[in-house]
Amino acid sequence: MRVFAWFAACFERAVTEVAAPTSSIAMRIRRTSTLLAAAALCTLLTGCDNPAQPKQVPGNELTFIRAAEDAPPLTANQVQVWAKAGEGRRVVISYQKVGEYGGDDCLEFKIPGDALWKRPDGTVFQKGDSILITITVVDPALFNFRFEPSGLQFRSDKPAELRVSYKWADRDFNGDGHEDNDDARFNFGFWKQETDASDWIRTGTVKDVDLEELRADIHGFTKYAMAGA
Ligand SMILES: [Ca+2]
Repeated sequence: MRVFAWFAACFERAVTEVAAPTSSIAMRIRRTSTLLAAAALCTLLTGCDNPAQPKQVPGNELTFIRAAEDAPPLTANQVQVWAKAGEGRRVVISYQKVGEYGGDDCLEFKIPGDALWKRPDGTVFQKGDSILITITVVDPALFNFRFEPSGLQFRSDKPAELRVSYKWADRDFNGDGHEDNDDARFNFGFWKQETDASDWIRTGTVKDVDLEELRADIHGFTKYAMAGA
């Protein structure tokens, strides 16, 4: 509903600008196009209903996406990689191959060579510096991952990238006990939680329906989970 309201507000502004008498028709058209393009883009982004104020809720108000009962086990519940300033890194958590299925990636985390910015103590990385990164599956039944060291920061213009597949998720996305069209419409994405006692904050997420995965730019380390509200 909030996405719709925001879209409606953008559309109303766009219509107003077209109707208002101004001295530059070209400028009005350009501004209107920008607003409409922004509104259209927003429908692709689950974290975009109010870009200025990310949605923030306690965990008991979220529906966390759950693994399907027949999901293959993960190859690991924890992975580590030495990230190095100046060199790109990629780490994955995969599903075990069970008979004819499985073997695909559950999580993929990519760190471009120029992404490392600040250590948790605030010091800036210099080329060649490295740091050990640990990704832990908090609960194998949920798509909930802790990234450490907590407080590590990536450059805002060169963030790291997280992809998580929901191919092996329970198709009852909204958790109401049955699968129907409401699940296809259920708006879920990445949420982050800074501490176990903190509210969860929605993170800008792109959902690729064809690949059945969520993707997000990662600017800092904390806990990330797939959920909807
Ligand atoms: Ca359902």
